[in-house]
Amino acid sequence: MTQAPHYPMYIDGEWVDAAERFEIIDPATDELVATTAKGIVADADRAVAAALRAHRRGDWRNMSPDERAAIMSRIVERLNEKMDELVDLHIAENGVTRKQAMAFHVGYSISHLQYFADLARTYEFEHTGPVLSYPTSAVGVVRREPIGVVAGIVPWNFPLLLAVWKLGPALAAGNCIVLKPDEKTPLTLLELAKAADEAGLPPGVLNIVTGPGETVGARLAAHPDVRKVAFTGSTAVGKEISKLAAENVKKVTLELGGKGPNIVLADADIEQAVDGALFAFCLYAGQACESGTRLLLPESRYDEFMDRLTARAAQIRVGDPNDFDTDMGPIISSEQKQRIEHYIELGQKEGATLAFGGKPLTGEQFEQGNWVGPTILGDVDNSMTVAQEEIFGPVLVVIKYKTVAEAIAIANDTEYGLSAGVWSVDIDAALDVARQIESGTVWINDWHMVNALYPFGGYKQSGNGRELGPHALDEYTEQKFVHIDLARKRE
Ligand code: TXE
Repeated sequence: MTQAPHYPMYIDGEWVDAAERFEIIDPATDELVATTAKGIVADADRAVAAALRAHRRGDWRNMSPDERAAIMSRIVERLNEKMDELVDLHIAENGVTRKQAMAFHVGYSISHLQYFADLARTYEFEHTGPVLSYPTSAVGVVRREPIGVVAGIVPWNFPLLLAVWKLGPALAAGNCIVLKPDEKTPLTLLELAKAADEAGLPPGVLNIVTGPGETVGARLAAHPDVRKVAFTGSTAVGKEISKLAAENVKKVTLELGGKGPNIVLADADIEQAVDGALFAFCLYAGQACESGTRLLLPESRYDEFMDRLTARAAQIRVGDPNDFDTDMGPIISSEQKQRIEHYIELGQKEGATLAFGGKPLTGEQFEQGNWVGPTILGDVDNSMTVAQEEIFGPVLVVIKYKTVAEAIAIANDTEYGLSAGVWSVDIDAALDVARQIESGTVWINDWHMVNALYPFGGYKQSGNGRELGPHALDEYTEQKFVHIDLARKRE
């Protein structure tokens, strides 16, 4: 048997090991994929110190945005060259299917990093404001300057992509960053560090510390020299991070959970809406924060829709994520699997009917790893726990409504507000619904179409701030107003 590779951390442009190791386990097979350093609080401190030195040295922040963009584009080139390796690593550590890894996990990561490189070239880092005549003759210059040391804490579901959403704007704006991947999925980020190193990113500008959330993650959130924290993960940890960050008045962006309402209007194209509803809750086995997990159906079409939905759900191929034809792979860990199974059982106890799935999968493939097939709970009331809490698995709850006003009220009756969807052939009707939903994203006749050109983030307890889009760098810069007196020119 060949030995699993070992990955140290990346701090100050060097590869640094730790006394202890994490084992990275393939969620489809339970096999050991690799080991990584299990960093400690002192490693977090070392990484922050390296980032602060790099910031003070100024070689990155004092480069022109074009120069920064050129280095970022070189990182993109390196990532492109190792695209197949990144796809394989995602499949092995995160269990995503090959098809989805190519399109979303790796494809989006690379193209979104390129977007941020391009944004560095076009972003307005400085502009002159209006000439003032009162109380004196003056003019102002407004500058957007880097914040300093940024910490990015990312989860396991889209490890590289969610890191790029923090690294991209941080680097484009001239900051230095410490990234902490999830304990289960650090490998693609360590490959990113290799790409950055090869592309000539100065030492200390990017540091990757692999360590436990409760110690290393919490230290980064609390560290007085970290001036901004960007986090994606659970709402519970997001609240902890906010509290820690508040001690030192840090800037914080949070992208937390969701319970996406998917509203089918009575006139919707049923074939399209059925496939869309499946896509909405089954991508990456439902382990995406912006999944469509609450399906709202008009009472008049409930039976017809459910018949077609369950028939199509039966065609979803669950199995080996390496196989390009597989639609759905495993669940990330046995803990997450148990959590999902608990919710499936709870939903039935609360009065929901099990319309599809919900039973252990059988076959040789499913003897190892963590598996839950597509599951649909019908006759759900929005007050049930399964309609209110994030399940984070391939579980759809279906709720009937009588009027569109009732559907909107149900959609908004949640503490979350990350994503939503509306299906209708009447775009005006769909837009009218979209306007009334409390959610950072509303897709009309589609789902999961996150785009680097548009902002992404949540209303209510789904988060703070926005990632992506032309204003993404606003969240990674301080504004400085420079007043220039024009009245008292001396001869
Ligand atoms: O997330 P955690 P978990 C939701 C989803 C899932 C649940 C639990 O509902 O079932 O969260 O998942 C780091 N201080 N989402 O436990 O713990 C941790 O090391 C600082 C939604 O995996 O939030 C990892 O790097 N950091 C979601 C990151 O936080 C801490 C994606 C996320 O882990 C920390 C994942 C602490 N005290 C889960 N504790 C989304 N929004 O996409 C942990 N971490």
